Amino acid sequence: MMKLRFSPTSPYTRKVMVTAIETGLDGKIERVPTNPWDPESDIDQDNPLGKVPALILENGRSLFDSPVICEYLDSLHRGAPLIPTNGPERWDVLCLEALADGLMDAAVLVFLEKNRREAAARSQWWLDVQMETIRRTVRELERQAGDFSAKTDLAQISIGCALGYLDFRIADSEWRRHAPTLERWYHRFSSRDSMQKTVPLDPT
Ligand SMILES: N[C@@H](CCC(=O)N[C@@H](CS)C(=O)NCC(=O)O)C(=O)O
Repeated sequence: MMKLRFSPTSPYTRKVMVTAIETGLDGKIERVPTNPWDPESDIDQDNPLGKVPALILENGRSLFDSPVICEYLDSLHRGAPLIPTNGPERWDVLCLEALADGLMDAAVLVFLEKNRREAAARSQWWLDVQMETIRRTVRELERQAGDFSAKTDLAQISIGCALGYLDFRIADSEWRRHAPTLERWYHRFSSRDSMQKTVPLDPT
């Protein structure tokens, strides 16, 4: 069994779990709940960056971060690849995945600034910068949404998890207001079994 160090609220972990379900590999992955913010956590033994997700292989080797883990899982199955193996489509998918991962980064930074940093140290400037990144990225996704492939790929998985995280943690992003095509796509995508089974839960 492989082991996935995961947190139920992390969009990056969700991305890996959705990928595992889409590739039929979820039965081969044991989930190990991990709170990377707990000072007692030993996550740094599997990822020196101190972050989840980390995937520990059967030989003990660990892989991180989510793009690497997802690419690894994609190499293990025989179904249609989630990352096209070559051609311009490959770079389209990887670059769109990076865009969605960056959306997660900005959203996680907003959540931490608002909810984890002590109030006196909170920076409105930093929040504004990240919220603007969120708006710009949603605009770009809206521009591309009409062209998303009919086949599920890793970019779509990452976009679905990033938008799911906005709904879960950053309700005031109101991303749907300016993104009707993206909203329709998301509505369809989030009905997939892999997305339904991984809806984030707040443990607090
Ligand atoms: N680029 C990483 C980002 C992972 C990440 O930021 N994980 C957060 C949880 S949502 C974390 O573990 N943060 C703990 C820390 O930064 O110390 C990935 O794609 O896996």
